Amino acid sequence: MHDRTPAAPSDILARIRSTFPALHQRLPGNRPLVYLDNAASTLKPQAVVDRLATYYGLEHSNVHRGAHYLSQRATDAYEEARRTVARFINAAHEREIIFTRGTTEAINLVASGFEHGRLGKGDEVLITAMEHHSNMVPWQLACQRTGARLRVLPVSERGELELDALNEYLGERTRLVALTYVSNTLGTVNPVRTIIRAARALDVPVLLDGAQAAPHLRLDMQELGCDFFAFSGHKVFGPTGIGILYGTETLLEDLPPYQGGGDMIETVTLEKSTYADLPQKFEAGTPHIAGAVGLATALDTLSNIGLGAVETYENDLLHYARKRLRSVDQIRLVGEAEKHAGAVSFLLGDNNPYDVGRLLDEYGIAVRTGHHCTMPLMKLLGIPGTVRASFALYNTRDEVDVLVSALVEVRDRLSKRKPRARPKPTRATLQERHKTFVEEFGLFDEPNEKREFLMELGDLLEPFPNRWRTDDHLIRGCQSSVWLHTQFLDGRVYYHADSNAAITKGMVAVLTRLLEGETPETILSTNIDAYLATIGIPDLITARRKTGLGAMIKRIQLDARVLAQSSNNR
Ligand code: 7TS
Repeated sequence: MHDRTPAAPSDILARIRSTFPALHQRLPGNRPLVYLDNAASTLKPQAVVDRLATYYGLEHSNVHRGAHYLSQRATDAYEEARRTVARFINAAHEREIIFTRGTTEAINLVASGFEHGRLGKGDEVLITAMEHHSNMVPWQLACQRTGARLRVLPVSERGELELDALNEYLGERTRLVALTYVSNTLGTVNPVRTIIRAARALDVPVLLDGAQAAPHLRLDMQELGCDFFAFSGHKVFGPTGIGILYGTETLLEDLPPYQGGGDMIETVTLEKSTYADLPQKFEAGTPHIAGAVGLATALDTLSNIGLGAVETYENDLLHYARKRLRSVDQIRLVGEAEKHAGAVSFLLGDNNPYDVGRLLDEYGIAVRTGHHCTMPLMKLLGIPGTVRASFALYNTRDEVDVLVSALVEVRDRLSKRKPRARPKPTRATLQERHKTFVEEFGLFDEPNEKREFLMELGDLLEPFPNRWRTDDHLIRGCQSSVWLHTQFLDGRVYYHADSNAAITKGMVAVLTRLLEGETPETILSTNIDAYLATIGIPDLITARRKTGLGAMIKRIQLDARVLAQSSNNR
């Protein structure tokens, strides 16, 4: 294990950490929390929690309405929040700040506006291959609906935009460039100024997805010169359900309304309506007042610390994390761009990222695993997913050291799980096999030990021939890839199965071992869920894995139904 002599966190860092209550809790099993999932969502400072309580406790009423005191007070707080946001990103005017539910809604608002009037056949929208699905799917939809063409700027193996190709993709047909400032998966900081300059020269507006930039980089809309900028409150220490769309006044004036309803109109007759001025034009209905107010407190907290200081500190931390991770045997960093912010993605040997993440959780370390809502990027890099550690201003070098030490142990634990000899098939009945499972799992007290055993059962599966690794055998609806090949011999059903994630492989191993050798009729009349529940399988897996387990059961039943019918017809 690594000899840990971390630099003591500075007074400032200690003070910052002391204002985030979640950092000081113990997880079940008395584990301290090492929170490295900030790109998904950040923790909240006490000031934000308090602000929400005060707002809801004392200040709440609806905004832009009554003549009464509380409505005015809520309106003042809401509009003051808008000014805080405008200051935070140095917008020219508060009219240019639209409150949305988050980055996703902000981008959808712009996409919907472009769909209605700015896009048509022959037009093009340019995105990049490293976009979050939030900045990809809305443009796919807008293009499908208008006949416009979606162009995708390629990304190199290092995880950088292929800027040399920009001229081939950006031209007179381009109506908008929409790209992420910072990649949520790789942490790459894109050269957005260069792209904005090139687009400007052709009068093409640029939308920046700033979800991963806002928590890490100093933002100045007037200096940056983009036309739209979207970010989420919950990723900058604020509440969930609130986000920002910044847009230049000219473009926002020009876009049609996004949703119709109260608050966004000027006059309404039965025939038609005229719309309110900015920003109300884009804020139909009662807004998330508390969210806006809480977000303002979060941004004030961030401004008080100073984005310059945050940038310097995080740069150093990320550099340290990358260096330490790179030094671990079998760790491969994914994304070697020149400039990074916030996140580092990596793979540990050929282990499934989910298995690594789940084991890290045993050490109290929170990371995200998978494709991070960037499936096209994963495909391009030829990997199913990564483990991603993402940082915020309260993370420390000490926490990086804890991560690295844990990864060394996880690596060794995963490599020790060597397949044992496969047990000889028995003539046991379904009930007997079920009883054996109940007894075997009952030998372990801790869920973690049970999970380890589940993975060992997965290791006992016979090798799955590559020729069966086809779409036909793939079970849809699972988080990982699961293959099932069903055979019918002498009226009985036999299975071959595999998965690329150890825990899922364990699940499919239990299922198939339980049911193997039975008739299709028995399988169809068996309450498989109940059998698994008494073994305790559902307690060992996450909600998403339960959905995957459901998909496996459905597939097994479907196969059994087909076999039952075909044997009846014979
Ligand atoms: N754009 C980027 C670059 C993001 O990272 C995310 C969320 C979104 C858009 C969507 O933000 P939302 O607040 O509207 O959901 N990214 C992640 C992530 O990386 N892990 O969980 C959420």
